[in-house]
Amino acid sequence: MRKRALITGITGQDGSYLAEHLLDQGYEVVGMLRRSSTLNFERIDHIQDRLTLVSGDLLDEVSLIGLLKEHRPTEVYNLAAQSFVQTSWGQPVLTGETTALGVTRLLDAIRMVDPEIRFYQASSSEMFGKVHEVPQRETTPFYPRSPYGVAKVYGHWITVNYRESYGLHASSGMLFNHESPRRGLEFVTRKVTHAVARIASGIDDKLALGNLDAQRDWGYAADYVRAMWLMLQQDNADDYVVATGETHSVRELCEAAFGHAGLDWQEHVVVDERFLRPAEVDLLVGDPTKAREVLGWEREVDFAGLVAMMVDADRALLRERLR
Ligand code: NAP
Ligand code: G4F
Repeated sequence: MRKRALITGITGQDGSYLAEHLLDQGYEVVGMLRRSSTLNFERIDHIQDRLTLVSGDLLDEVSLIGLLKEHRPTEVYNLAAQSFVQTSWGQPVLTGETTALGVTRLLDAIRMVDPEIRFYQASSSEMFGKVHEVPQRETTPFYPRSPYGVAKVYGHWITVNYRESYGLHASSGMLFNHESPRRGLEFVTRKVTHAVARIASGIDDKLALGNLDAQRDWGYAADYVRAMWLMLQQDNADDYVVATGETHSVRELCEAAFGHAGLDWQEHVVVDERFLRPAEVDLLVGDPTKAREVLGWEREVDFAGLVAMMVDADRALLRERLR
């Protein structure tokens, strides 16, 4: 029988890459969309005719129950969230409703409609926050530093709890930052590569950023969605760190991205306090040993390759727009 997967957050960065991966594996892919006043299919335009797009919202449990009953997926990937850390201070309740309680709504819908469904929860390295150990692994205690991080800790533990309480095949991927040319423009990698394209073509001259000292373990999104899928192919559900094992500062990101376009970042980057956060996560670096040994997962793209790919893509996109 053909496998059928439901992806929440199909219009997001990871949703689009995961949908491509599942289609390649022969799945029927059902993507859940929330209602908006304009279409938001930029990232899934190229595969839209191969997807079944359905309406639902993590804030509305009835919509989740209805679409599980109607579409009968065998796997559910919960990628939907209010995912921007900075916004979570301005909208902490919405972030909690979506990113935390949304997970319970979906797990409960699965429990009621079909407890045989395999479930993936998009957990985050933000849960480690003010880190207790370096590198961070599955057993590292959590210390979230933002309403987003707190919400993800809730989503993680409710996933573990439904696995232990009801025997659901529910796995949690503790994914470190992963980026791509499809990354939202508000996240620092894309903000930088988008600015590099504009500065290299003479449209802008300055880029305002916040904390240049923050360090992140940045990988490539298309590599990371393979790990999500692998988790649901295991006999037993479990939790996994997915990371590169390398960390780089925002300053190094600027150096690499501007350097790739033949520019000196120090001539263009300015620090603007508006982009500093009330509480910062200073250093993230993950240990992906378990994912490598149990899932056989390996990343294919390294930091330099990722930055070059994103700068090239933003420069090509800009050329296209200016034509
Ligand atoms: P993203 O690009 O921001 O996508 C988020 C998706 O969630 C969008 O499709 C969005 O729909 C949808 N969404 C938001 N609120 C919703 C609601 N109430 N009901 C239904 N859908 C809703 O995020 P991403 O980078 O792909 O990340 C995917 C998941 O992984 C998120 O849960 C994120 O928190 C988590 N994560 C990401 C990273 C990373 O580095 N990318 C690392 C760890 C964990 P619209 O298009 O309508 O806004
Ligand atoms: O790109 P960011 O906004 O990503 P952040 O906060 O690490 O969160 C991302 O990764 C998490 C995994 O750890 C995901 F769960 C989450 O959904 C999201 O995908 O910021 C990265 C770092 C931060 O330390 C931030 O303070 O870059 C620093 N930064 C410096 N200047 C900036 C800026 N971040 C942004 N967005 N914009 C700036 O101007």
